[in-house]
Amino acid sequence: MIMKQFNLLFASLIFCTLSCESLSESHLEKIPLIPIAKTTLPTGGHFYIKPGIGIDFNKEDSTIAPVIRALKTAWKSSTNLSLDDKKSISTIRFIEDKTLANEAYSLEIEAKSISIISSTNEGYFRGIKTLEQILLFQSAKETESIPFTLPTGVISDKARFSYRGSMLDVSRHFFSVEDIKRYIDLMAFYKMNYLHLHLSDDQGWRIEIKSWPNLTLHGGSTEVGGGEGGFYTQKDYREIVAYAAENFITIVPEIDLPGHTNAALSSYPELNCDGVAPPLYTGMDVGFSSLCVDKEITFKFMEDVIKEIATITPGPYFHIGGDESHSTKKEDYRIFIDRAQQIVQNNGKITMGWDEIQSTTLLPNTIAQYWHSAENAQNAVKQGAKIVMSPGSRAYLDMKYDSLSPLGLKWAGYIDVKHGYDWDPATIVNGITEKDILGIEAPLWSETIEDFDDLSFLAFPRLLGYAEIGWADNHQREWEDYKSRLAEHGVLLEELKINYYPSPKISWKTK
Ligand code: TNX
Repeated sequence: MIMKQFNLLFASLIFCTLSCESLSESHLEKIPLIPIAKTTLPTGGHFYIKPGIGIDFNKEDSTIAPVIRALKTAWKSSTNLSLDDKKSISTIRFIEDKTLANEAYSLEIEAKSISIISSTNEGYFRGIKTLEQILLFQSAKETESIPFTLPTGVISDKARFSYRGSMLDVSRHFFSVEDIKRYIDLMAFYKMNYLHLHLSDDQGWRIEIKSWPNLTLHGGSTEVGGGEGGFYTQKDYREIVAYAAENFITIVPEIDLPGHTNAALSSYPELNCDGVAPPLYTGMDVGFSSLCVDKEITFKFMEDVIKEIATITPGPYFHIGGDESHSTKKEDYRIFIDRAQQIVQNNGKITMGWDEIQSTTLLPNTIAQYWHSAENAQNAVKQGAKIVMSPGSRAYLDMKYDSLSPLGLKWAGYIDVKHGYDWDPATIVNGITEKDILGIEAPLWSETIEDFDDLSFLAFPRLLGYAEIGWADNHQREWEDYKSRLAEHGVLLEELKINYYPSPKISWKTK
């Protein structure tokens, strides 16, 4: 491979003295970045990919290590070359600029150097992900007559929302640590930064709680359809958290309360009002289970569970669910959500909950996640809550694309690729505007999906659209333009062996 690079460089130099036209065809602004960058100024030159390129960074700053690892991995996988830590012919530099916003970055590609400028490691990392897309698209173009170069220019970029998430329901069907890591890689590639894990529901309890071992031993033993189930040990969970952190993604754990609790109720008879444990549940109904408000042990249970998970969660949020508690009395629901918020706060975290939690008194920093009721979301905002936007009819990854989709549900309607992309979080609910919104999240409920291929079919390509909605400003986004960029990402998804839905509305470019 290295010889190949030398030969190509040599060939291109000769070629370039004759004519540089085919090189200059690939101007920086023509690279189909997703999410689209704020501004791109091409300068018309070329940075040659060759062996011996070095990295220049502040070696005294140990926190930059994951950034350097990400750059080395991206470089190696797209060029098959290793980057050098020593002085070399051309260099990739990291430059601090404290005036830039948290995740903002500039990527300056010049003939002899690449500079990534940011105020934070997050910003450097997002810049690397842009560089990685450029590298992959350019390497795909490489032929005998077109050598592997990067077009020069400056990209200046910045996130619209600070929360750009996706959710995986690992309860209805269990997904392995390896599956989660693969999803994290893909989220990071598209600049998403929060992964919400729906860790408990009627059909399965998926995280080890040391003080309540039967939750996983019994409650994690099956899943929708009666398959085997599974759970994460706390060690597994820490591994997921660490892998996410390496990719500048924060894990948001969810324990759904007080409804969606059949797996817990089935594991401990004492949690039930009548003291009788119900059988495990492998169907797809919702709204039939509830914790028992009259028993003090219920609150001991909530305290233990939230404490154990909060202790191994470095991120700021803890999600308490709160949706579809149809078999909990209104006044009891209030007691549960009040107590849960208090426990979360005592454990140093900020509460997130589905939009139903607005019917209680929210703590000042509690976040409501809008999924189905505009009125709920509006009421949460009236209480001063910030909103994570996950409108079911636009952002639910488990909705079918159309009537022919073999997987997914349709209670919120069909969501084809365009319908999933073509909306603005700041105008979708009357009275909820940019300042009320923390960000967006695309949840993937797993009633109908059993493995990573199924998951991919529903998540891709729609996840790319949600990544762009969260990152890019609304005025930058336009369906026709997005559609043509998305078509080019078919090559990348294919290379990554992702079983994406080949929407007939997109003219996919494949290898
Ligand atoms: C509603 S969205 C639910 C989930 C289901 C999902 C299926 C939400 C907060 N609750 O329990 O899995 O619909 O689309």
